[in-house]
Amino acid sequence: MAERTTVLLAEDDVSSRRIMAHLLERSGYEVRVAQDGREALELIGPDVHVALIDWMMPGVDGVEVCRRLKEVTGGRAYAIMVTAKAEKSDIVHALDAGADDYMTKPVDHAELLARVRAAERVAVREHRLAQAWVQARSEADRDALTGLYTRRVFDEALAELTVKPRSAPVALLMIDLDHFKRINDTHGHRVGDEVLRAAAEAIRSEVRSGTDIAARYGGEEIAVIAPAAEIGGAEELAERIRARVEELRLVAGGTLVAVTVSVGVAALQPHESEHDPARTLVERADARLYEAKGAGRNQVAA
Ligand code: GH3
Ligand code: MG
Ligand code: MG
Ligand code: MG
Repeated sequence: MAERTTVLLAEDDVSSRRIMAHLLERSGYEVRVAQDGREALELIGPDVHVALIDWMMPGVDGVEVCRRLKEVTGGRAYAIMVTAKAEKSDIVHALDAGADDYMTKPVDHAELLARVRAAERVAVREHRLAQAWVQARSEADRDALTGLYTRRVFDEALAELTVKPRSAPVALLMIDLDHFKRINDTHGHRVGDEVLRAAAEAIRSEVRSGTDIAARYGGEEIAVIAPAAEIGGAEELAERIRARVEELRLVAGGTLVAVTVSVGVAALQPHESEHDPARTLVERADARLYEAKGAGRNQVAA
């Protein structure tokens, strides 16, 4: 049996709550009902797909509930704010707080269900997209030296994963080996190849195997796409990679080869409407990488 979509409903007004809960249940959703913000915080879990959140609630308000929902679900749940307010500035505030959509009261029943269906499509789509990418790859999509995905796969994946609408941020790590030319010059090109292979393996061992895409971007530069990752999470991943590479103990001609990487981290938020989102994200991560190099290498800049 297919998994049912879980909808969190947070509404302090009794009659609105009853009507909305009834509509959603009748449409086959698994509905979790909260009478106020505090209860909503308790009912939030990583399994929530879509949330309908009343803006005005006593105690903990809708904006706070929205923020927490995004945190717990790693940005994946789709948040629709329900509000009596219709001022432009309020809507901007809601979207800034991480809301994906909003509806004004009184809520039209057909519109409510249509919006939840649209939200469901985005939330479910994003997860499947990332998984499908990883599952559909063959050997030809792998770089011969490193075993990482090829540049072509990277370009295709990034274009698809950054397309709108997005319910979660997409993060990108740009990783570049430090002073790699010197390693080649000192130890020879074959050792250089070994170093590159070992660094790639260290990176692969740190990324999430189901969804993250680690590719050889070019030469001694490796890129990792982390779908549905907040900038903070991506920064932690980058730091783990940096530390792991530094710990490599590679020996050539009886001497230890010191190898480190610099990493630039950037993310694209769900509501940014860039003309060319993939390119924007690459440019941002590149700029951070340049900073990390300038600040002395063997470090992460986000
Ligand atoms: P930085 O810290 O600024 O990145 O210095 P760098 O020396 O790593 O950067 P630079 O761009 O000057 O040199 C990159 C070198 O990487 C030059 C190129 O020959 C080498 N390289 C690129 N691809 C490969 C490869 O597949 N195998 C080997 N052995 N070397 C490679
Ligand atoms: Mg209310
Ligand atoms: Mg380099
Ligand atoms: Mg380089």
